[in-house]
Amino acid sequence: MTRVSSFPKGRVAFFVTGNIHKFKEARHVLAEYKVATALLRVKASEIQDDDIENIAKASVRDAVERCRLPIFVEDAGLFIDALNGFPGPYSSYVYRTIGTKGILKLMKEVEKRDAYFHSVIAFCSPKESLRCFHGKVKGKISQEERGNSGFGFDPIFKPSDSPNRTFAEMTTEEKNKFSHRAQALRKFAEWYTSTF
Ligand code: ITT
Repeated sequence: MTRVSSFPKGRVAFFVTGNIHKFKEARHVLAEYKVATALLRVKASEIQDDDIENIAKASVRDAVERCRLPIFVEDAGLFIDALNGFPGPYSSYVYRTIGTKGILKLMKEVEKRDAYFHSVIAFCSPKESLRCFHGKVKGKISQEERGNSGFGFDPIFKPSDSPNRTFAEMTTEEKNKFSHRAQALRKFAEWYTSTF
């Protein structure tokens, strides 16, 4: 666990996640608002639900209960139109099982390749009531995997605002210009810096 005393003076936000890539993206965005991000590696529960907001809310409640700190968590998923929103809230499981190659197989010969990533940040503290912040990015599923950066489905997702490159062909800073997570983080950071 990161030691709080090692942070410079100023605002700190505690992020419970097991995903180091998400942490890296969050650290860059929150730094724009002069907020330091502390990674808390707490095993928060992750319920199954059709709605990622409900998943994020349950995780943050559980994490605050365990740590007695103000905490944020983030839940995200890839929603593919031609697959009726699959894998959506099951993105983590689907990534671990069939992966990007499995998604490309399901999308073989599918012309309509529209998809979006949706991110929900849930913040809660022992004193504050729970709040959620959303971000979405539209794009398309590529025909093949491209790029080595990022994580998860990044090699097969091309955002509409930069349609020639996948997220995995971008640096963290570039992905943060477009991504679902960066949009949710910016909304969170604006509220956080005006409240604490
Ligand atoms: P937590 O510990 O924070 O829950 P996680 O990796 O389990 O980390 P999620 O449940 O939020 O994260 O994400 C589900 C999956 O969706 C994740 O494992 C990726 O495969 C995919 N995903 C989410 N955001 C992504 C992004 O920005 N780029 C690529 N894939 C992403």
